[in-house]
Amino acid sequence: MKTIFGITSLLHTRFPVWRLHRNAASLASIQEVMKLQEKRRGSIVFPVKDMEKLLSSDVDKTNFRLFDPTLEEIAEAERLFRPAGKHVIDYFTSAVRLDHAPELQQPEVCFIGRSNVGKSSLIKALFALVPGIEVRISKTPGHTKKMNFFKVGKAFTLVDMPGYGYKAPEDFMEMVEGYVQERRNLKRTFLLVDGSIGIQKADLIAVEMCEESGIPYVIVMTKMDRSRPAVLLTQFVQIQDFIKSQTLGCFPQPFVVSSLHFSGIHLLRCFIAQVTGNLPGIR
Ligand SMILES: Nc1nc2c(ncn2[C@@H]2O[C@H](COP(=O)(O)OP(=O)(O)O)[C@@H](O)[C@H]2O)c(=O)[nH]1
Ligand SMILES: [Mg+2]
Repeated sequence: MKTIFGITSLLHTRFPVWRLHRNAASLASIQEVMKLQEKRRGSIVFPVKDMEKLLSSDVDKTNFRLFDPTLEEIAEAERLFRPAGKHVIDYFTSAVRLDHAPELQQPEVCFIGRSNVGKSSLIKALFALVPGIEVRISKTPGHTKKMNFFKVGKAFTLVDMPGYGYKAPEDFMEMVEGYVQERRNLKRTFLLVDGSIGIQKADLIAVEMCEESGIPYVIVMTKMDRSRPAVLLTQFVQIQDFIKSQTLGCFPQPFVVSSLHFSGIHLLRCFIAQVTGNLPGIR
């Protein structure tokens, strides 16, 4: 039997669950990943390209590779995420209200998503090359009420927005909404959805908010290690289809990450470097 995705028959096939590298933390750096065998390296650096092989040939894959940097470009982007001399990467400040947000000139990117979607873990993974950086992880869902600003030298600022959804009062949502609509130096919003579950009701509210803001945004599917490749690919194709049919401002290619295994993290760093204007070589 064949579905619109052409992968139904694969869903029941036994695929191995992603195996955790014995020292996953060392994979934070692309140099370390490059030492791995090509096959293993591919699954970490280009997780979607790696899964693509499971799709039948009649599936349109054009949007899968809109952002398709080389390993060299990824390595170049990684330099931004590594502190060196005057290039200091650190937590800068927090704000509990929008009018407390610091006035900054640098390009900015923000991360939004439901509580528990894996936002803090993703930010930690992105900054894993920064010794001692503190990314606060709230244990209670809905309790990260602040916007947390991280400065990446003079290159850009990354903002961790309060989680919304379960038990999150409306003023959280208002703060996020006000921020994405008003922040002048905001270059991209990264909207995280749980890759093992797919788009939820609360995510749809965030999508609507992003659409109305007019700021380009990107969907990042988290926790890819939790699903078998074929199941994850189904989610991926569905989300891609959703983006195509229901959105205007969303980048057509979702990113897929595992903060636990560092899959997709290097590619996402490169994308952040590019959208903040720090990789002029890549369009
Ligand atoms: N398996 C797996 N679990 C993850 C991943 N990212 C986050 N988690 C788990 O999901 C839960 C929520 O993560 P957290 O980063 O605190 O989510 P936040 O509320 O969005 O900041 C924690 O138990 C994490 O360990 C991932 O990539 N893989
Ligand atoms: Mg958090």
